[in-house]
Amino acid sequence: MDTNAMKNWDDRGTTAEAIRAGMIDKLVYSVGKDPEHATLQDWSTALGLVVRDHVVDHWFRASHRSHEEKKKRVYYLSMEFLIGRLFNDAIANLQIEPAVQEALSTYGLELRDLLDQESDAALGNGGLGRLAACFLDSMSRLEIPAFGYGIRYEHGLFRQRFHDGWQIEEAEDWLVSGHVWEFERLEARYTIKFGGHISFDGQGNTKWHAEETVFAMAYDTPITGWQGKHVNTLRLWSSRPTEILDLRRFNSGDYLNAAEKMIRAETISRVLYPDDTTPEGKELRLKQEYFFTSASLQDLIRRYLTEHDDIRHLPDFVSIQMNDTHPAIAVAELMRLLTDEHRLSFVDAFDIVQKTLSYTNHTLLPEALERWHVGLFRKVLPRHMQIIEWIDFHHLAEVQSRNLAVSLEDVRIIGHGSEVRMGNLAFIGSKKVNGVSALHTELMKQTVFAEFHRLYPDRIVNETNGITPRRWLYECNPPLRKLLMETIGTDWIANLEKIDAAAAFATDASFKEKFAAAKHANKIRLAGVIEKKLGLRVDPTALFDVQIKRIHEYKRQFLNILETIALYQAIRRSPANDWTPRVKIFGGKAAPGYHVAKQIIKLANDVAKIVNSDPVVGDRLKVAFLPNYNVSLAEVIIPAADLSEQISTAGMEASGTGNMKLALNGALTIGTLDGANVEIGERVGPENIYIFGLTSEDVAEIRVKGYDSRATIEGDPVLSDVLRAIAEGDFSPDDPSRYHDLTDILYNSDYFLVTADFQSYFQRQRDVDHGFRDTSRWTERAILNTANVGWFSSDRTIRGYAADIWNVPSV
Ligand code: F55
Repeated sequence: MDTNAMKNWDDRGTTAEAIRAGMIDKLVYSVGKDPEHATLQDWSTALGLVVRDHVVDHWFRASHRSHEEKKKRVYYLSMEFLIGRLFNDAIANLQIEPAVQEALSTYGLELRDLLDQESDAALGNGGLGRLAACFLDSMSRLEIPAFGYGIRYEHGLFRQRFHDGWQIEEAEDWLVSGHVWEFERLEARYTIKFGGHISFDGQGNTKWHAEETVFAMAYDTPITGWQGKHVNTLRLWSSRPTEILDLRRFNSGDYLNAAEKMIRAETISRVLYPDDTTPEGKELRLKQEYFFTSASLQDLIRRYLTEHDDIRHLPDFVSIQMNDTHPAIAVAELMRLLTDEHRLSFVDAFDIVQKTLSYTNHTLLPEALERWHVGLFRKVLPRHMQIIEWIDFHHLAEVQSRNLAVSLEDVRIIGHGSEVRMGNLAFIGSKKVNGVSALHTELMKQTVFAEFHRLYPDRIVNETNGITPRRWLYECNPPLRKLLMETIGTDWIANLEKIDAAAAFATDASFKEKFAAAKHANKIRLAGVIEKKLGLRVDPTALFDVQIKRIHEYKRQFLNILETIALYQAIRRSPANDWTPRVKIFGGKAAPGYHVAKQIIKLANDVAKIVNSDPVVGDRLKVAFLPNYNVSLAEVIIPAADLSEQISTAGMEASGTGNMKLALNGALTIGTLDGANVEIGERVGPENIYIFGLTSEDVAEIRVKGYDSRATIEGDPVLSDVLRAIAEGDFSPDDPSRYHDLTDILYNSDYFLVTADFQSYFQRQRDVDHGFRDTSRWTERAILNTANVGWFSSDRTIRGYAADIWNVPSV
């Protein structure tokens, strides 16, 4: 086909007039409204369609180029893509904001209002899913031909609301108001099988007689890189029935059951599992994992075979990254496709698998390592169970032949004969296995994968996480973006390391003043959101102290609340002291079944109620727990933060990425030596970060020696007072025993060492109070945070993956 002959919408240009004309065209002929009757939603859709047309031009050019040059492609398989809104991202990357603003002004419309019509694509739980989204952006920026593959959940992560301070979950419905960014691909459809049995015909043919089949249907979303130079595809799979209505049942009047198979099939992509870090072992989850992995592998092999004819060269042209173990079934599925469908021997197939797949680990928490009961696994995926038995057997034989002092049980895929361990399957089937921060990778080598590391000392590598500077500075922080562009130019947008040029201005009076003014403007905006959502007025000159992340005991929001109460009690005792006014800002969701986490939310809200209404305290301390924390809310909170809470029990947070976003936007970190905090500290320097608490070595030692939290509490009058107040119902007068479970945990089984770190945390917070009072110095330190964390760009991370794991070029 002559692609030059194709109509190119770009020819219309991106002037304000072209955008205005395009918008009217879309409004009338695509949305079907005239300007007099159009709602904000209609205008938003019309503008979205115009912007999308420009994206599509770049997208086609990029795909044609990759196809013609037969470039090696990267496939990023992830159960979660927490992409958030796409509208502003596209406008920013195409750099058409001024023209769009001007076009809108003709109709008296504000861009901000139109952007706010878009719902968040919350197709992820937290860090793991957001990382996948940042990686897509960076792969486009680096012009790496890549696909993201995942599930098009009809309902993303639940919406969180508070009722009387308790978390209530409501179904999320992002598709309800239309989603202009995706393209349905009716032609890209694959059959996915489940259950049944396997037959062998004695001539090397294996047949899987499935009990159930569904279709996977593709929906494509273009991912625009910086300046539209390259556009990749996020392909999400939706499940559809292979048979429609059961007419026999319908005609006999059995209407509900007539649709049963349809409903069953569509259930697979219905909803995102809301558990972050604790897999539930449910059959539907296993089906989701296999569903999207199989569709993705079938799709990429089909694409490969349109460009190459020998399947044996797959590893030269394809790299597949497994985002945690959720797609680890890829090891067995690729084996199945290569042997049963493409007729390779098991040995040849396994060689290809091990050269094509790689695996990223995101957590060391033992409960997060996926395991499936052999019985369930065999029932859902009978052929894969056989293949895994083959891999396990041959791997074991190989290990035994090497005569190393390795625990054989630890490196088996099938553990104790009864469970399939997805981490071990992923490790054995991979070329490289990576951790997400220097510390986490070290701990992987020493703990969960210690035996594997002795067997394969070159397999584990580190790729410290990163964040995209486009969304997490350029788009979310217009005042700071503007100041940086005026002062150091624009290089940092595509090469974040260049932001270090701002360090030279850290003591420049005029720059400092403007930097502080940008922060202040962002704080006023956040104060507005807090007032709107909570009816709480906060002082924008107070220290904005922010902890935003999933609620989990290891992340220790509880520790933050204890410190809040201690501060509250101290203020009440001596209100006349010269306190540093503070606003404690929380955001985050608890997994619906995680009762302790939900109690922590309720406690934070109960404390907020008492503190915020205490006239003795006034503006010296306010507590705001913003409901429904998501990507869009993060984009408002992060630019406004002064202090970033990264206070996990050392050794438990694999990396963290919120820590990077907050530091980049000029917040100072208070944190433990955990995850990427360690590397942030190395770059910003000890004067510009507040480190406290046990180290991961201390924690490991305590785990062996044991720890007496009761003795710690009794030896600390501040902590004792805090716990007494909670236990006596000072914050829950309507139900004084409400928090006995929580306080009991601290006295009797303080696994996350909240009490052990309390004192040093409280002290460090007082250092923060002191530091913040020196406004001028604080601004310098904030500038040095922004200037010194350029290394944490996901562009740098992806360059690392490209060089160490995928073996693909990047610009
Ligand atoms: C693990 C198991 C399940 Cl079933 C679901 C989620 C996870 C998980 O690890 N989630 C997650 O978000 N992990 C986070 O990944 C981030 C990106 O690497 C890290 O920064 C963060 O430390 C880690 O907790």
